[in-house]
Amino acid sequence: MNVPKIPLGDWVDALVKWVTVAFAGLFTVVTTAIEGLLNILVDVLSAGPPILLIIVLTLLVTYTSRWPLGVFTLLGLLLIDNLGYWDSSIQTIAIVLLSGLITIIIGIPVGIWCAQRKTVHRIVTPILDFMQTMPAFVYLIPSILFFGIGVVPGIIASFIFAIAPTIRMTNLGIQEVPRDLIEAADAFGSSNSQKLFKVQLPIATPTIMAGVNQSIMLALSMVVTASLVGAPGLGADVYRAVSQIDVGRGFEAGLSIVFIAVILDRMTQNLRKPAYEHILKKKIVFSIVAVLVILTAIVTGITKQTAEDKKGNGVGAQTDYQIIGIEPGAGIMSQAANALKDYHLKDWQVVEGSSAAMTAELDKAYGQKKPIIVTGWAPHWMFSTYDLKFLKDPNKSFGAVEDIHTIVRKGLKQDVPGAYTILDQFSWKPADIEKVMVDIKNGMDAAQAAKKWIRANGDQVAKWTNGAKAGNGETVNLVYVAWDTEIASTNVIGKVLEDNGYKAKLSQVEVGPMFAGVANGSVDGMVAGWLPSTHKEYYEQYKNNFVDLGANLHGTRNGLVVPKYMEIDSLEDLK
Ligand code: PBE
Repeated sequence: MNVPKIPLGDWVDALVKWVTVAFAGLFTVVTTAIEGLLNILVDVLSAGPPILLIIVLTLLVTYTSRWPLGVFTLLGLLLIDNLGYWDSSIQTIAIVLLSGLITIIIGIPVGIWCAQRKTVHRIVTPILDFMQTMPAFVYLIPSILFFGIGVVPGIIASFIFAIAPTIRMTNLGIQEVPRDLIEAADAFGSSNSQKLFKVQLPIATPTIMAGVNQSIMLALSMVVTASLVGAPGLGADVYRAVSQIDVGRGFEAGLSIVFIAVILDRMTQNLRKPAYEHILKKKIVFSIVAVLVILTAIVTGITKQTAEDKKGNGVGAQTDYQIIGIEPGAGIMSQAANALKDYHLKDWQVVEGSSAAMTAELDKAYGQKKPIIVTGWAPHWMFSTYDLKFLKDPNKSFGAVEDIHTIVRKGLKQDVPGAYTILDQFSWKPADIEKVMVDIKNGMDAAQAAKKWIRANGDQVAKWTNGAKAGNGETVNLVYVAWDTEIASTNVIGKVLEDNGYKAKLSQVEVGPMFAGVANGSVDGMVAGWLPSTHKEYYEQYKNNFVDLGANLHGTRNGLVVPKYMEIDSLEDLK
């Protein structure tokens, strides 16, 4: 029987598209609000020198959780600062606190409501189950479309992922209030709200706090995921380390996350019954903290406003001094970082994320004719889809016109000579790859687009396979990064290998692992080495351990790309 596929994905796509447009105003408000709050939080936390906050946090942890933990906090935070992760840590703490705050503001009332109404409970429970088990990555996708790249989609995704325990535990805490207490309250004629605030909530507080604590820990566990869409902080450091296979930095950033987790966990656990409450009243301590926070917020707010007034409304102010980047390990990202130095653009920042997130952001800005600057490269479908221009780069920070190389593991020639020959002879033109990219961009499945191109270009493909021994079902493992160019090229060469009797296995990885995998022989090859400059660092690091088969395409270009409706023309105009 042949049951047609239910177009569930298409329905969701259509729904998300509709929501994106229909609620655009609301999303802008939410984005601005969350970004604003987060900025205030970050400003407050980074108001003084690091040691100041380290001391405050140490005292606070000591007060809530005894001196040994205070000593741990002091040493842990000093180590984080020493290793150079202080700024990232502040970002992470701010993100987690803010997600935690939103969780409390929404989670506790919903939990109360669930406890009071059976129907609400019955509806909310399965929704929570769904929210918790759906892989958190999935939330990132619509989040980017709704809230753009940056920290906001990360916070929203963390919030969705983390809210369940708060709701569940609030509900549970209230349910568990002994019946006789409720009856007593009723007997004294208390109103519903008196019952709630004077009896149920106070008794339920330990349970509710346990839920909040779990929610905060879950939010912290989302920081790495959130960095995929551009959320800064320790998560981004970890992601960058994976992307570049930098074991040392990965460990350092990971360790910093552990310290922060322990500190936040112990502090929230003991907030209700601080260890040294008998020495100093809770109310006093929390009032001091609150006053400190509010005062710092006001002071930093005023200084920032004066600084902002001076910035004017040039292209920097319009784009928030942000350049929308891609995967942190991409060569173009280090080129962009160098460009900021070469052109003295110290106010600017390159936002890390992914190629897909970058193009989503470009599409959104372009649709609204808003200014946007992205890291872009050619060949790319974006140039035929939108009216774009490369910014002039007189200092050549982004290198010159380049080639894409095919690189294979040592020993492939002996092991699978036919596949080696095909990979060696693979070569095409920017116009070719662009055709495949445009088809994929327009919704065609990558394998299908590859097939279509191969069918239309038999002569060219015949040159690649000329003289190559046909395979006998041997597997050829190819790796690639999810850049639009490499999705297209890898699918095409994979299909050609398949057509010649090989089994092509394509695996999507990060940049560093792509080079490392070919170098250590765990995969057979890749067609994605941008040389001589883009991937220079990876190439230099691994070149003795793989075989470079030379260019498969000539004429690529990297740079900063803007829509033609923007008035700037050169990187120098960003000053
Ligand atoms: N790119 C596309 C990659 C190489 C392929 C320019 C985004 C990079 O920057 O590493």
